[in-house]
Amino acid sequence: MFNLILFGPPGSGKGTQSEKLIAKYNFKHLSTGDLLRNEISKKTPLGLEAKKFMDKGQLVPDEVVIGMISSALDNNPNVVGFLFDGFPRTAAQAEALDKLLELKHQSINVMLALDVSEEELVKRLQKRGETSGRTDDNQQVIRTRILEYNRKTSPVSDYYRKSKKAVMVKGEGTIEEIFKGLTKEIDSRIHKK
Ligand code: B4P
Repeated sequence: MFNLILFGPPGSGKGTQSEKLIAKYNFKHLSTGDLLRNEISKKTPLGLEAKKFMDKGQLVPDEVVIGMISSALDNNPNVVGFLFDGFPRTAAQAEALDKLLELKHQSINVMLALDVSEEELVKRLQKRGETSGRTDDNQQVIRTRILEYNRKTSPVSDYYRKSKKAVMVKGEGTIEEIFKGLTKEIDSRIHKK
């Protein structure tokens, strides 16, 4: 198995690039943002709880997202690898992920971090907000999401840097150019296995 984390601030293009990566490599896509939005649309107790945090731009509590990922790993035993999109977002989530994978005799192969300036992030998210209907794509909530990222999520890259698994990839430019940068890093590792 080849397990990859696509990391980056809100609006860095994790969702956009994940779609292209799963089409190319057939990874199982696990996006905590999509899983949470799906729970919200079905109005489940988990979704109703998560909505309170997401509408304010805050991270959903660790135990909620870790539980969701744990079930997703159990429900997908025969995949070529997992693409984690938007997870882990805190140091506690990163530690929990290592433990969950260890139970399956698996580990993370690489964390690819999309590098995008704050100015560009705000621009992209505001633009998406004009059409997405997402309650977290307005100016005030976008600011909170970036603050949450700087405070709680950014340190996650140090966690993977320590084990030499973190790689920065240029996250500005066309979607194709960024995709090329990501596939170059994946191909240089996947073929060594
Ligand atoms: P997510 O759903 O993970 O979403 P995101 O950070 O907004 O966006 P992403 O990086 O995927 O950007 P995208 O490709 O869409 O999180 C939403 C919320 O869920 C969080 O705030 C939090 O509350 C909660 N949550 C999720 N996971 C959690 C966790 N693990 N723990 C706790 N809480 C959690 O791109 C954005 C826009 O840019 C799009 O409109 C796209 O078209 C555009 N774009 C992409 N690439 C571009 C490019 N190269 N040039 C120009 N525009 C581009």
